[in-house]
Amino acid sequence: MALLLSLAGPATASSLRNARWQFRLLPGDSLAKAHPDAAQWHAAQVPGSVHTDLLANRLIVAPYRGAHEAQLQWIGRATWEYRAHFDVGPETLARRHSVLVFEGLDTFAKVSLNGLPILSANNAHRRWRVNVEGLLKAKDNVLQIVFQSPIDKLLARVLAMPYKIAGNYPSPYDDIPGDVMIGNFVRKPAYHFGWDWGPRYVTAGIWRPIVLQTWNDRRIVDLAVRTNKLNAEQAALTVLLTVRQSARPTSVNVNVALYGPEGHTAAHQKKRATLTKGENRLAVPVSLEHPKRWWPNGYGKQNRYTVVATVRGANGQALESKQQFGLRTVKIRQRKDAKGDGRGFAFVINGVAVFAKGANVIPFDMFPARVTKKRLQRVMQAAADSHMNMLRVWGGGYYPSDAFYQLADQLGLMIWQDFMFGGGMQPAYDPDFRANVVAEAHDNILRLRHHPSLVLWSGNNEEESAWKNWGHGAKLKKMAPQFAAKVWKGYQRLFGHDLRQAVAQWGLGTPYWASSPSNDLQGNPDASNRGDKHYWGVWAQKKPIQAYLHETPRFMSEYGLQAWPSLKTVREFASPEQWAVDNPVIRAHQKYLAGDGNQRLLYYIEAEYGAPDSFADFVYLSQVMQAEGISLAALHHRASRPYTMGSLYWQLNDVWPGASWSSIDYDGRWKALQFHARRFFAPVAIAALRDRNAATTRVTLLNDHNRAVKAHWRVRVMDFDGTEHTTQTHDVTLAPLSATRVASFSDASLRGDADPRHTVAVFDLMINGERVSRRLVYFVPAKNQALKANPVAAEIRTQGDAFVLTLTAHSLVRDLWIDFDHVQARLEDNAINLLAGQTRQLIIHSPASLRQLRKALRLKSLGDVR
Ligand code: BMA
Repeated sequence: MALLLSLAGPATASSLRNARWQFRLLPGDSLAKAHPDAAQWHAAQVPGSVHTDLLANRLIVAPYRGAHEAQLQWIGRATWEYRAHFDVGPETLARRHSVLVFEGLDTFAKVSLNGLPILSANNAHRRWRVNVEGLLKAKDNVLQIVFQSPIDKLLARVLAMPYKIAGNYPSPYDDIPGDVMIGNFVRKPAYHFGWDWGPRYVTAGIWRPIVLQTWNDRRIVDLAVRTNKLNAEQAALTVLLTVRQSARPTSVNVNVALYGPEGHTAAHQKKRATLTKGENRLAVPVSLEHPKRWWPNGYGKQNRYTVVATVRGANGQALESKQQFGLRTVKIRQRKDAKGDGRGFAFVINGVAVFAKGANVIPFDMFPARVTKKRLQRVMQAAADSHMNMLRVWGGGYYPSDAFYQLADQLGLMIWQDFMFGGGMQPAYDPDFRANVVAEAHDNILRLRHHPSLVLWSGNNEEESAWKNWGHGAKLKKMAPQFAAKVWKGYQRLFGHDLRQAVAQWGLGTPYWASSPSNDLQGNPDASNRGDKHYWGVWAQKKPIQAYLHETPRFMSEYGLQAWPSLKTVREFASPEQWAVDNPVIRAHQKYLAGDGNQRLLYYIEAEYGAPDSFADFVYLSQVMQAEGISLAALHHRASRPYTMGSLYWQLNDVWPGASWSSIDYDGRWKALQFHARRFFAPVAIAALRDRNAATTRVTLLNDHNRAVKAHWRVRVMDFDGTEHTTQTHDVTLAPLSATRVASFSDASLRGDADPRHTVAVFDLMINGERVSRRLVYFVPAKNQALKANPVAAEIRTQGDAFVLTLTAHSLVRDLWIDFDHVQARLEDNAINLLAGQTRQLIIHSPASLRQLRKALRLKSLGDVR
């Protein structure tokens, strides 16, 4: 069992490190007969989950391979028992107070200690603290936890409802009626019930650590720093310390020290205080000259301070607590437009309006306990390297780990944090349900509030939009007006009041927003002229990719296109003989429209690129389509600054290996989109966007630096063979934090009479003679272009510890994908274009030999897939 770093300091917290955990299917459960092996005791991993424990004990087939999902559904219907024997050291046992802290129990858990029931838990998102004074012994304590199936716990209740409320997602396995959804009634990660990018594995278990806290006279409950005033010259702060005192009033010395980003002492304060029995809240004012503020990625350093508070009693005994935090102000600027009823939506950090660039994140695994910091780091580092500065933590998962937030702080990734509500509706009309949610909000706000990266708490994902605009609300109102009114009142109460208040009370000034998308409960949540927006006209409503150019919201918090992960990743769950769009295993890993998502992919691929000949080409073209489509949308959003102030595509990561909207797959491999994101989110970039219907190309220059940039831009119109028809160059100075429209070309003015099938317009942006951004504009759909097959020559040589790949194009190379088949290799860039005559060198890191690499090299570009 892992040791949790306690706020109260090491003197009073200890893990159950010597605990030996076991688990079994409860023998009395009706499923025990069918699964007798699982009903025996087996070793368990804590924190963990029942699925991963069953897998580790070889009691089930691998949940991510083949098409195993249907045969593993029984796990979510069974009752599971976990048990640990543990000892308690004499010092710990001697302390007057002891509490068992359960950081995460999934979900309906009955806990007993040495045979005595101590807790009945009903919320996976909460931290449960249980007083165990007098219940512990030195040797062989037994902690037992029984998890009831959430489906079975709630099924009868939901079935009995005369009118159902909409939720996500129904079971595709005919085990429960299609209109009965359990997920919305239980405080458990909603995605466990299946989503349109992940399987349905209704897991159970101890998903976060269990810690034993013991103390004598007092304990530091919480330490936080509130920023009252902050600018470049000065910071006025209040250190907030909560101490629980168990004995009679005592006078103590409180010391507060602040350490700066380089470890130097930045401030020091002393105070005498008298602690009375119960909770004592102490406030210590501290001020700093020339504070080092925390900035989002691309805007400055990610400075962090550490606060250390010490409470010393008369007997000299000291308690210490430590917390890292950052100094920044955050505001959502919602200026009214001069005309109409529109309002802006911009994050202003330390007074600077930041164009938010990034993506949405979903959970990193079906089984949260196996998400290591290393895995988070790989994906989040990629986000930062791709010039992202914001991630939205989508509401259908779970509140991220401390490690996730530490990385976000360190990488300058602002976090838009949804509360954990994923879609549909929930029984918020029930006061017990709401109280349970407020308790969960309290736990998570207090756990995460010191992270400077946390810039917004948002009520839920798409619930207001679903209720008002997807027909859920209207349908229920028609069938059962009174019940519908009650449901909506509950919604308003929870998201308009309770959670808003929770954030105001505990959030240290971080703003709150009622839902994504929304206008904070004012009017139409899907309006494009106010609030944030999810746009699914492209993909869900089958509008052409070009439609992205006609949707200009104030802040785009979701838009997306799917793609398959690369074949290396596909190989992990499907063998090559299964590689076909309609193969059951491939369909099982395509969750959109229960496998038919592949048809949606083909629809978009065929419109632009033509029908793929093989599964390998289908995978490749899906990535090209996704990358080019999202590039168009993201650049349009950036070009619409300052009207639009954010662009977060759906989605950054994956929960398992399969088809999805992600730009990085489950194994951490980049799809073409991630390479494109690094280009379209570059701080200084050129957006040359051709509107097919208008036959016009708009050129906008983007500058996210907080300083002016001198540059020049150039457009060359050329044949695919390199013959240049026209060229023009312009000097420009880009204002700080700006998008500047510099030209608009009709096709006729740009292309003249050159044959559109083999003509390209090459837009370059240069600083000091060096190209920083390029965008190619074409005049016919890719499938009608005269692109050559094998347009590039390749050579690999060794270079120091690495290798270098030299590519030379003899004709236009469009969407080149470089792959090394089975061989492990990391390339510095991929998904590239090359003009005729252009040479590019790319560094390769690989454990393989030069010979192996040369043999494994595969090149594929659009000219090769016809
Ligand atoms: C959005 C999200 C998710 C979903 C995605 C793709 O609506 O909020 O619920 O996975 O679309 O369909």
